[in-house]
Amino acid sequence: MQMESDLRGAWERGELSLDYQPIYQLADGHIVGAEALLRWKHPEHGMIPPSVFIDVAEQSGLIDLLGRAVIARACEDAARWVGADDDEEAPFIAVNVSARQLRSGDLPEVVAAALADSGLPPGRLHVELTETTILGDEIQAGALLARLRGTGVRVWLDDFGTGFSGLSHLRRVPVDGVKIDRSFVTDVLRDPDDLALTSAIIAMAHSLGITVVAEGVESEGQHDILRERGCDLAQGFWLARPMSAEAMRQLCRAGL
Ligand code: G
Ligand code: G
Ligand code: MN
Ligand code: NA
Repeated sequence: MQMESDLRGAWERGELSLDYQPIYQLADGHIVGAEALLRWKHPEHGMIPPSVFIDVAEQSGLIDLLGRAVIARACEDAARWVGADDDEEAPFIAVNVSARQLRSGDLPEVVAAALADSGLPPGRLHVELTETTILGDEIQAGALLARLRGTGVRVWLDDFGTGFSGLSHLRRVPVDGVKIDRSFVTDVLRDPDDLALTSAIIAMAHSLGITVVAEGVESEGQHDILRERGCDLAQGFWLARPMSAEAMRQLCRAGL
């Protein structure tokens, strides 16, 4: 497959990079973290979205090497977001991890190595997993996540609310937070059902001691209603677009 052979070595050739999208605390508007988003600038075909090439990387097994490189780079970049590397209060970095990366079993070791090499405090690394990633094998996933959290890293459930059994996962799978899927946020002002579901997710998460992030916030109205409903954190184009590591560093330096 052409894309697979093009993807092989793409990281080493410098075609892949990480953008960072700030995540804000709704109560005070401060930046508390950022999500790392992988970008591929193909020499002939231009930008190829991760929704296209992550699947190829998964199926070919390239995701193992690529995933390691992403985690290492994200930790290195985040370690530079403040003067003192050991500042636990500095913005966290959230890295997306796919099913195969989790199933390969050595994620806790990969994470520990990236933290040791970068000097980033474990609490400043968050791992984002989707419900489908843990679906089907909650016992094994639960054990892995427990090991991962044992290193001090935080675990988030991404795209939360889109699966059928999102709520029941929270009983068996230890997580620190959930990211309410963009599809709920999009219609939160227009569709009373989406507002009701969003509010229910927030209430339920809080009763379990879990943090809630809303993703895909594209307007002031969405932002305001989420804050009013007690959502903890938010991310979206209205707040900030994904940006380069250097732009993110400067935003942090500027005092948020
Ligand atoms: O940035 P964009 O909206 O195109 O991202 C699309 C999808 O790609 C998202 O679901 C996101 O979680 C995923 N993604 C982005 N970066 C990475 C990455 O570094 N690793 C993995 N496994 N998925 C990623
Ligand atoms: O599935 P995941 O949450 O990892 O995907 C994150 C993706 O969502 C990124 O590709 C990012 O570019 C995209 N994104 C972030 N904020 C917004 C937004 O406000 N609107 C839309 N449409 N996409 C967004
Ligand atoms: Mn994500
Ligand atoms: Na998501």
